[in-house]
Order: sequence, then structure tokens, then C-alpha cells
Amino acid sequence: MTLRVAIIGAGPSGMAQMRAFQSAAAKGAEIPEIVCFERQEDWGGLWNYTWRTGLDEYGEPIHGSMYRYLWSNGPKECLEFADYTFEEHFGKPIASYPPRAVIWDYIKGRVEKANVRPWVRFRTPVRSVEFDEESQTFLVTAHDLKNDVVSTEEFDHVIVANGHFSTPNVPEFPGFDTFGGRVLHAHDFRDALEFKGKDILIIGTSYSAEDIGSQCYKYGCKSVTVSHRTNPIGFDWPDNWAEVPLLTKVDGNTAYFKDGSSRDVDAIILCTGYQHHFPFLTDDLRLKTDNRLWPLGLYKGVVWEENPKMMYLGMQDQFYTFNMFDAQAWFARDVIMGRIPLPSKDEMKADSKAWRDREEGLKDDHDMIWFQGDYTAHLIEMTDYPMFDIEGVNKTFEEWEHDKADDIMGYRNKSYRSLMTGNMSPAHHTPWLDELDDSLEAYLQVGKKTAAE
Ligand code: FAD
Ligand code: NA0
Repeated sequence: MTLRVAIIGAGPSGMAQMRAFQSAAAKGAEIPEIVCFERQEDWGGLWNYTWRTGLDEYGEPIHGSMYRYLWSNGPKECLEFADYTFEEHFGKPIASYPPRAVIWDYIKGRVEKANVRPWVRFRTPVRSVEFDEESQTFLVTAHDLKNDVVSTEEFDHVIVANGHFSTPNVPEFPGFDTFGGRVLHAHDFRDALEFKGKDILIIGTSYSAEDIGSQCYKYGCKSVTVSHRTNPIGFDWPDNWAEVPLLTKVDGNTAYFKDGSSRDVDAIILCTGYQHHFPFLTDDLRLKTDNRLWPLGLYKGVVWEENPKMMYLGMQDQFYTFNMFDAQAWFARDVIMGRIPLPSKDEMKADSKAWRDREEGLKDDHDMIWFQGDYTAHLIEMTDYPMFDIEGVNKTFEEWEHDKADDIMGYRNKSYRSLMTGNMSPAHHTPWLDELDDSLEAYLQVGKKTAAE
């Protein structure tokens, strides 16, 4: 009997999983029946932008955390698929930091070419997954929103690919309930123009803080104050930026900080990260972790050790993204198809512990990049996913980090060499700070002045 595999989520991870199976089929293998459940109207996960916040028209929580004018925060050369390059998709080399719409177009291109869209049930969130010991299968219950029908089906394997940057972590500070302006989490941030002319306070110091602050600066906010719990970000920020210790309270429109300083602000944006959230999973199947490079419980970062018929993709904190999801998806496919045997539970746990021990010894971003590079290479070595120059990707990440530290408002004007084609990416036609149009059409147009000129 044909195996049945359920994939939960058609974001970059779920799309990688579909492409992995399709590529095996294209090489003549007999593959399982694949059903991918996707809550949204289209695929692409976070890259599928929505203006909505809160709940959607069906009362479903909004998945999207991306905002208008978002440009990739790392070089595209670091996330390029080894089996489908940017150059293949766009027909020419393009600049290194594309806006969201360009990346979305690229990831859709590969799965459109693979013709796997019929495997996806859009607008169908998974409500529950239970493992039936007797039949050794999963009962997956999903809600077809358009027809308003809830049904349960049996699957041999479940692959959880629902992302972990969607359910916000929302701390509260004294005085929020009477604050005179808007308090929002990065998950609900959509358009920097809302904050034009305003004094904004950002809590948190990671990627959301740095990028949402930069967006607001670019689109004309009056000032940016970034409040840190641990350490300041420490870049050479524009004059209307300040970094301050942690917020202690808000009184009216005045924000007070741990060092006794205060300032008046119009809005507070909580860039305080996200939770791994699996409301559809029973306790025995549910990954519980904070955002880190090596969550425990997943053999090779993928296979749920307590029940290896279940797998997770993309659950790690991410330097590597799309090509790491590919490495995981190819590995998951080959485990399911019996090409990669699994060791005993104890051996799996011992293997995971060794990775975790190494993770705990990582000192800085450099170590983390090489760790995730080694992990990605380790997975690729076990499958037929095309190996690529991982050392080159690691070095490109390092260059990116230096470029950012040198010029936080200008690093997106830099270009890097594709590790897949060997071709140098062209400079973009307009410096990032001057380019207010983030559309695919504006990005790909030719003939304008380059950032390097
Ligand atoms: P997601 O993209 O989150 O996709 C998960 C999918 O699962 C969604 O389509 C969702 O609708 C679906 N889903 C969720 N629950 C259910 C359910 N119960 N039933 C059915 N479907 C469900 N990475 C980069 O490489 N470069 C960047 O520049 C970059 N920018 C980012 C900017 C922001 C603001 C954020 C939040 C993240 C960014 N990332 C970036 C990281 C991002 O996590 C990855 O690029 C990628 O989107 C992760 O893919 P995923 O498929 O694992 O998860
Ligand atoms: P993210 O920045 O949303 O990136 C997610 C931050 O929140 C840390 O600084 C942490 O501080 C702080 N924090 C948490 N709880 C806090 C509290 N109670 N009080 C004060 N501060 C608190 O989240 P994290 O997890 O990195 O940082 C949490 C993902 O989104 C990343 O993968 C990133 O790549 C992606 N992203 C990309 C882009 C672009 O590409 C933009 C935004 C986000 P501390 O003290 O723990 O250090 C453009």
C-alpha cells in the first residue's frame, strides 16, 4: 500500500519537502502520496505578505510577520537553492539583497516548475494530530475553511513545517495599559509610514529590532530609541537613534529606563521574538524549545526521537535558511523512503546530545555560522541534494556581518558572488536608503544609476 505523508505548512520548509519528493519521483523512484495542509490562501509562508493582522476573515490567526518594504536581511547568495539558482529563475544575475516580493517569486518558481501545487490543500489549517498506537498511524484533523468541513485522515508520517516566527512573545511592562500611544509587537508591524514624524521606542536588540528601526528611520520617523535587556546592538546608528537600557515603566507617554533616564515616545514596538507554537499537537509529539541552533528531541535536527515517524523542519534559529531546509527535507524524504536507516532511540539521543554540547560551546556569530554550515553539509552528505560550497557560504555570511557593522544603513548596497553559479551579483541600481519602492518590478528594472556609481 502507498505510504501517506502529511506536511503541515507550505512555507519554504514545506515547499522544500514537496520538491524533495518530486525530485525523487523525477528520477524514477516510487514516492509516497503527499498531502500538504496550508492555512493561507497561497504558498510561501512568511514571504506571502498580508496586510492583515490579528485574525483573518475566517477567524484564523494571521501567520504573517513580514511587513512592507522588507528586504532580505542577509545576502541572497547564502540562501540560494543548489538545484534552482536565482539566475535560472530570473534569467540573469540580480543584486544581493532582494525585497520580499522578489524572494517570494524565486521560491515559488522552483515548486511551480516541479508542478507540486496540486499536493497542497490551501485554506486548510491542521487542527490536531494524534498517533494511534494500534495502527501505528497518525490521525490528522484539518479544517477546510472554504467549504467549512472538518475531517480526519490517516497518515503514515507527519512533517511539521509550520514555522516559528509567527506566534509573538509579548512581555508586558508597567504602564502599558494606560500608555497614550500604540503598543504593538513586530508580528503586527506592517507599514513604517505609520510612524512617520513619530518618536518610537523599540524593545529588543535582534533582527526585528534592527530592521524595523531601520525601516522607520528610512520612511521618516522622528527618532528611534532601542531598549535592551542584555546588550545594546552597538552599530554606528544615525543621529536620531539612541540605545538605552531596559524599559522599567511607562507613565502617560513617558518611558523610563533602568539607568534612570526617560524620554517621551509616541509608539512602542516590541521586537521581543517569537514562540515555537504547535496548538495542534499532543504533548507526546510536541517540540518544546526556545529559539536556538540545536533544539533537543530532534535526531539530526529533524526526526522526532520519541516517535520517528514524525519529523520537524526549520525549527532551529536561522543563519542558514532555504538551503538548510532543503538539506533537512531531502534527509526526511530519505528516512521515510527507507534509504537512510535510523539508529536506536538511545543512539539518536546521544547523537543529538553531541550536537547540543557543541552548540553550547559556541561563543559568537562566527562560531554559530560555521556550526550551522557543518550541520547543513552533514545532512547533504547523506542524500542526493547537490553539495555546494558551504565554506564559501560561511565566508559570505562573515562578510555580511562585517559589512553590517561597517555601515548598517548601507550594507544592502553590497554584492557577493553566487556560490552556486560562481557569478558575481551586480550592484543594485539604487542605494537601499533611497529606494522607497520595494516592488519586484522596481527591483528588476535596468538602466538606472547603480549604488556603486
Ligand atoms: P514559515 O515561512 O513561517 O511558513 C510556515 C507555513 O505554515 C505558513 O505558510 C503557515 O500558514 C503554515 N501553517 C502554520 N500553521 C499551520 C496549520 N496549523 N495548518 C496548516 N498550515 C499552517 N530568512 C531569510 O533567509 N532571509 C530573510 O531576509 C528573512 N527575513 C525574515 C523576516 C521576518 C520578519 C521573519 C519573521 C523571518 C524572516 N526570515 C528570513 C526567516 C524565515 O523564518 C524563513 O525565511 C522562512 O520563512 C521559514 O520558513 P518555514 O516554512 O519554516 O516557516
Ligand atoms: P527577532 O528579532 O524577531 O528575529 C526573528 C529579542 O527579543 C532579543 O533581543 C531578546 O533579548 C529580546 N527579548 C525577548 N524577551 C524580552 C523581554 N521580556 N524584554 C526585553 N527584551 C526581550 O527575534 P529573536 O528571537 O532573534 O530576538 C528576540 C527572526 O526574524 C530572525 O530569524 C530574523 O532573521 C528574522 N527577521 C528578519 C528580518 C529581515 O530579513 C527582519 C526581522 C526579523 P535578549 O536579552 O534575550 O538578547 C529584514
